[in-house]
Amino acid sequence: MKTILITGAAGDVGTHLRRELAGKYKLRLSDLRPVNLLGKDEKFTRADISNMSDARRITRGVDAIVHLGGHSVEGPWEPILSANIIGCYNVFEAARRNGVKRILFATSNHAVGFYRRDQTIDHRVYIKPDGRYGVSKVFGEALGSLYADKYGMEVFCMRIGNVNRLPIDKRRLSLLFTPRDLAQLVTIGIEHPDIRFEIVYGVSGNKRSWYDNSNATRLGYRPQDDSEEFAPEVLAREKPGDPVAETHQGGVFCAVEAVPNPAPLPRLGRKRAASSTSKNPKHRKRP
Ligand code: 15L
Repeated sequence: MKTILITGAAGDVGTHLRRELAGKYKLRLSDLRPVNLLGKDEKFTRADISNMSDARRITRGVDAIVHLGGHSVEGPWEPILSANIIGCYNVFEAARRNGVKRILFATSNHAVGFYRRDQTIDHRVYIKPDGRYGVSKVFGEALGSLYADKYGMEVFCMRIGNVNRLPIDKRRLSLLFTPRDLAQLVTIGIEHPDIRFEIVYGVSGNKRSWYDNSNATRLGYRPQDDSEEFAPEVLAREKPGDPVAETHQGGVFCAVEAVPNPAPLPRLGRKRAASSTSKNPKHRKRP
C-alpha cells in the first residue's frame, strides 16, 4: 500500500479526502491544527510548512504528496506569503531533497478567476488570478512546472472549484466538486503512470461548467456528479450581487478591492492594421 502525505489535512478538503481514501492508502497527515479521530492507517504530525525543517520531516519516506496546506481564501499578503509562497516552496523543495517524485498540488479556480463567465477555458489559457490568493496559486503552478522540467518531478496541478456535497449558490453550480469526484481525480494524480506536469480542473461533470476539462478526461477522469439537479432550488434563492463578481468566474474574489470600471489599457507595440478605407494609399490593402 502506498504512503501518501496530505498537507492541510485538518481543512474541509483534507477531511473529505481522508474519508474517501481510507483503506486505499496509508495516510500521513499534517497540519498546524490537530485532525479529528485518526483512522487505522492514518498518522498525524503537527507541522508548520513555512518552516523548512518541518517540511523536510513530513515529506520523508512517502510515495506521493497531496499538497492542500496553506491559506485558502483571499486575504492580507503576510499569511499568504508565509503559507502559500514560502510554505509551498518548502514542500516542493523538501520533496525533492527527500526523493519524493510525485506532488499533487491543490491550485484553485482563482488562478484564472478573472475570466468572464461567458468564456469556456481549458488548461492552456494564460493565467488571470483574481487576488493575492490567486497569485499564490499561480506561483505554486509555476514552481511545479520548474520542478518538473528541472528536477524530473511529476506534478499534477488541480485547479479546484468548490469541494462540497451540494452547490451552495449559483456560482458553485459551475464549480461543484463532490468528494467522490475529488477522490477519483486525486487517485488519477497518484496512480497515472504518465504524469510530468499537468493542469486539470477539479470540478464535477457540471452542465454549467466554465471549463473544457479535456486534459483531465485524457488522463481518465470520468466525474460521476453534476450540480444541475440542484439548479432550480439554488437559483430560486439567489439574490443579485456585485456586477464584477457576477460576471467573472472568481466571483467575490474579483470584486474585493476592485476599482470600478478601470480604463482599458493602451495597446502597446502594435501597428494599426491597414484597412482598405485608409486615406494613405500606401496603407491600403490590396484587393
Ligand atoms: C478556493 O480556492 C477556496 O479555497 C475555497 O475556500 C472556495 O472559496 C473556493 O475557492 C471557491 O471559489 O468557491
